[in-house]
Amino acid sequence: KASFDWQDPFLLEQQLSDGERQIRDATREYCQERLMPRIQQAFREEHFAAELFPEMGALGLLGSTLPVEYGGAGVNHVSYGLIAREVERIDSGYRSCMSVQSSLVMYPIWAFGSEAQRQRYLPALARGESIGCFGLTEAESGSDPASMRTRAERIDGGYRLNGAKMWITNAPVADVMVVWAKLDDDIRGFILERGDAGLSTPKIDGKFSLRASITGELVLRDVDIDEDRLLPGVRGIKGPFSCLNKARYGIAWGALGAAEFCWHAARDYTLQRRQFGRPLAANQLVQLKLANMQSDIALGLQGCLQAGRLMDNDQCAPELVSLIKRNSCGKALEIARQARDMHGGNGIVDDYHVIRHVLNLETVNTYEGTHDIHALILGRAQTGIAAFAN
Ligand code: TGC
Ligand code: FAD
Repeated sequence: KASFDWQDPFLLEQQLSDGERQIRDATREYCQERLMPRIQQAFREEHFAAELFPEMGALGLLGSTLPVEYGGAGVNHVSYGLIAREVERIDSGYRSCMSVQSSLVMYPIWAFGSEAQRQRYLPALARGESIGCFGLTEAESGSDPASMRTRAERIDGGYRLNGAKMWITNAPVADVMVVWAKLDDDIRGFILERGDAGLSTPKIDGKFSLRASITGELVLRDVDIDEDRLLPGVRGIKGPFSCLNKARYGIAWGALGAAEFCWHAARDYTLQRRQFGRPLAANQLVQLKLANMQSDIALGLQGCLQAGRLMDNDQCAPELVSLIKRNSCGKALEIARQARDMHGGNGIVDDYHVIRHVLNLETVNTYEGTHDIHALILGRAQTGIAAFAN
């Protein structure tokens, strides 16, 4: 009979090309050797490690799918997913840094920017010498970003921006900000730079989730910018949503990386921990939980791989991205919570890392479209009725 690999039931490994495996292995080595030793302290102290960006840049992890001429690595979307899975196996906050820079800052500048904007911003972002952020959400406009209040008006030679963005990953340390604002009631993308007069980026304190990633606001008070800071290539809410397709796809892989960490930790722990004279793993209830984790992760990864192959072939619909983002995040959060429980009291201590993943995955399940918002996108796709419309 064919042999069963409990860690890789669908033999996903065999479905990757040599190049994809090499990228995955190089990323895994970096993550395990350089990121894992830092994360416990970073999360405890809410320490954002800016040096991570040049390290990731040197490895080609920033804007990896973009063409080499702009500093990207020119890899396919499957490879981008594999990178996200390895980084988030360590911490969702580290993956956030990487995916915001890649999918939400470099991608729109590449896809919607002028040639001059590409040349000006992309190489430094790819090297990690410059840090980017993406401002869509506002305090009063989260799930419904089309209701944003941030406004741009035309002035002589450029634009004046007013408004405030909330919950922005990397904002307090960003050099470059892709900001979405209404110009004549049309949503447009603008590039702001640190030092622009009237722009401030206060940090949001008190987060119990994603503590190794810094989050802040973008406050815009009469920020005057030149005409060449407008992204010329897109109009309307489909601009930011197109970026979200890429980022949500990466999150779908990444969340399962965090889930895999928790599953393996729960298996190892319950094999070693003895109660009632035998390993916890000898109990049926424990094996049921391990089987559920294995099934959800294996099926989820197979879905991500297929979505990646479709994306590489220009056939991945946004609704499919919603399906895998929602599935991966919901399942990963449930797996992390179960794994925490299986560690007993030890599960609440950060030495075991599982509680950190639980806390992080609460955010991952919420940002880039909440679990329920993606359900509504899928509900609309099959009924033709938009449940969130007025
Ligand atoms: P709707 O009527 O659905 O569409 C309006 C126009 O947009 C187009 N469109 C898309 N285009 C490309 N990709 C997509 N995914 C698209 N979704 C919609 C659509 O075709 C239409 O175009 P047109 O030309 O016909 O006008 O728009 P709506 O406003 O009714 O949308 C509702 C809803 C719920 C789907 C949407 O608002 C939504 O997805 N809400 C969730 C908000 C969200 O995801 N925010 C993310 C903020 S960024 C973030 O969280 C970063 S965290 C980063 C990190 O740290 O990792
Ligand atoms: P709300 O939209 O107020 O939703 C609250 C609850 O109501 C949710 O459960 C939601 O599912 C539910 N709900 C909403 N509408 C409906 C409906 N019609 N029917 C049923 N239920 C509904 N944004 C950026 O632009 N850039 C970033 O870099 C960024 N980074 C982030 C980092 C962190 C740490 C966090 C926490 C958020 C970040 N976000 C960012 C914002 C994120 O995308 C939003 O938090 C998210 O889209 C949800 O919006 P909200 O928080 O306003 O919740």
